[in-house]
Formats: sequence, C-alpha cells, structure tokens
Amino acid sequence: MVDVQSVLEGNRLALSRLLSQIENDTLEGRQALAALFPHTGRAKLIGVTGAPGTGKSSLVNQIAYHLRNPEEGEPKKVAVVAVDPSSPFTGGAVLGDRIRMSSLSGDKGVFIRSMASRGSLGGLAWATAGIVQAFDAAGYDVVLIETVGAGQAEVEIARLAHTTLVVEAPGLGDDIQAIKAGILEIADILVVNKADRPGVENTERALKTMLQLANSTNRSDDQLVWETPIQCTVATDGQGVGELIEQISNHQAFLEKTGGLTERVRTRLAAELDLRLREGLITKWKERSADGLYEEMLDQLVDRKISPQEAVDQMVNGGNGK
Ligand SMILES: Nc1nc2c(ncn2[C@@H]2O[C@H](COP(=O)(O)OP(=O)(O)OP(=O)(O)O)[C@@H](O)[C@H]2O)c(=O)[nH]1
Ligand SMILES: [Mg+2]
Repeated sequence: MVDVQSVLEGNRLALSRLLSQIENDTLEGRQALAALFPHTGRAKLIGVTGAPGTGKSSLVNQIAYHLRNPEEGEPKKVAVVAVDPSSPFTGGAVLGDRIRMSSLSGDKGVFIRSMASRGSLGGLAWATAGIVQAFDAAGYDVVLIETVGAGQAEVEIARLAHTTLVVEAPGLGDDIQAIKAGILEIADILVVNKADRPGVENTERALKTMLQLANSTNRSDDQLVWETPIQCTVATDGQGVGELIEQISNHQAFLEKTGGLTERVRTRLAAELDLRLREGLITKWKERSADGLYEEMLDQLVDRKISPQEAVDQMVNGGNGK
C-alpha cells in the first residue's frame, strides 16, 4: 500500500515506493496519484532536452547545485527525472548520470530518478507525468526533466514543463542538423553548452539565424512575445549557469505576467483528460457491447469491407445493440 500521507510529508522511502508504482502503472499507483492530485500544481517544471551527449545531465547537475546553494534566499528542494528512451544503446548512461550527479549525493533536498523505456513511448510520457506529479505533491519546489530530444515522446514529455531548455553543443550544430524545427519550437531558452570548445560562435550565430527565421514567419501583433534567449554555458565548471537560472526566472515571470502559465497548464491537463477519457470510453464500450463485436469489426476492416471511420460510426451510433 502506498502511504500517501508520508509522501505528502516528504518521506523519501514512501516517495520512492510510489514512483515504482507509477512506473509500473499499477492500480495502487493510480489511486495514490488521484489522492495526491489536489496537492500538485506548485512545483516549477523545467524541461531539459537536446541531442545525445550535448551535456544535459551535467547541466541538470549544475542547475540543481545552484538551486541548492543559492547566493541569496532559501535553497530550493529539487527533483530530477532523467528519461532515457533509447536505453538499448545508452543503458550505461543512466548509471553514468547518477555518478555525474554525485556532487549532490547525500543532499536530502535532492531526489533523482532515472527512467528507462519499457513498453510504449506513449506510456513513458504518461509515467513521467505521474512521476512529476508525485514530486510536486511531495513538496519539491523545482522538478528538472531530462530527455534526449529526438522523437515525439520526448516532445510530449517536454510539453509537461513550464520552461523548456534545448541544449546544443558546438561541433554537432555547425550544419545544425541536430536541431529540427520541432525541437526549436519547444525551446523557451536555447543553451549552447560546451562553450569551452572551439566553434561556439558558429553555433551561436547559426541558432540566431534560425530563431530570426522562425520569428519572422510566426510574428504576431501581440507585443507580449517571448524572445528566446541563447545562453552559453560550460556545464563541467558551471560557467554561465547563474545567468541561465536568471533566464529561467525571467521566463517564469513572463509566463505569469502574460497568463501563459495558466494556458500551458490547461493545455497539458486537457491532453491528459482526453487520453484518459478515450481510455475510459473504450473500456466502457467494450464492457457494454456484445461479445466478439470488436473482433468482428476488426475482421471486416482487415478484409477492407468497411473503413475505420465507418466501423466507428456503427460501433458508436448503433449496431452494438445496447
Ligand atoms: N568540454 C566540455 N565537456 C562537457 C561539458 N558539459 C558536458 N561535457 C562532457 O560531455 C559528456 C556528455 O555529458 P552528459 O552530461 O552526459 O551529456 P548528456 O547530454 O546528458 O548525454 P546523454 O544523456 O547520453 O544524451 C561528458 O563527458 C561530460 O563531461 C562542457 O561544458 N564542456
Ligand atoms: Mg544525460
């Protein structure tokens, strides 16, 4: 049984158990998340994505360290979710991540969870959403979500975040193949990491050009447009990380001022509501319809006797007899 009260009180063992339940999508995990939901919505969610090896984990480590040891104000409680959908190739990297995070080990104000992909990528996106909610309810002020930016699932996961950092590095980006339009679109802040390496200026210039192109086509009359900043960092020694954190605060202030935060949260929750509604309706339909009807429809589709749309019309609007 998941001890919801202990999770709310910040008990790490209870939280850790809950995270496993969520990852395995158990009934218990779902029930606990439902009980915790009223206590969510407080954490700041920061997505960190980008091509493999650009330094995302090192950067997350640095950001977490800065938030734990601020120059002024109270240290923040920080949670990290590292999502690794390409685990067959980088199975070792997850462990590597943990080691790289070691400057934070032993710090009770930090909780790190690595997730490898199992089952569908879509499932991974929803499991990540659940894990983020659990951290939120457990009182973590900031949740950093690291994904390797490549496919749809990563973009879905990035959509969870209030502020998304897209991390680039010199060398990879000279012809900017690493940046697809989709990934640029989700960037609230572009980070050029490994700024100690040659070619930083080229990468920065190329990104600037791409941003200008994107902005000139997306120009709205709205004065309240967020101009995506480009921040150079060296994640191995922390250069530029203080400035990056400032940019993150600027973005969050911008979202609050313009109502964008509410809008993002609403869009995200609508996506979750749609997904669960679909799931619920399909289950209900199967319960109520005649045995074998679903398979029968599927057979007709396979034989090309009926189109998927026609099948759904029949299944929803009649023909199932109940
Ligand atoms: N020179 C230099 N090396 C860096 C910098 N940041 C990270 N690295 C190195 O780059 C390598 C990859 O760093 P990670 O932080 O694991 O990169 P990642 O993007 O998380 O990698 P994946 O999760 O495997 O995609 C490591 O050897 C880091 O030490 C930097 O600013 N400068
Ligand atoms: Mg990593």
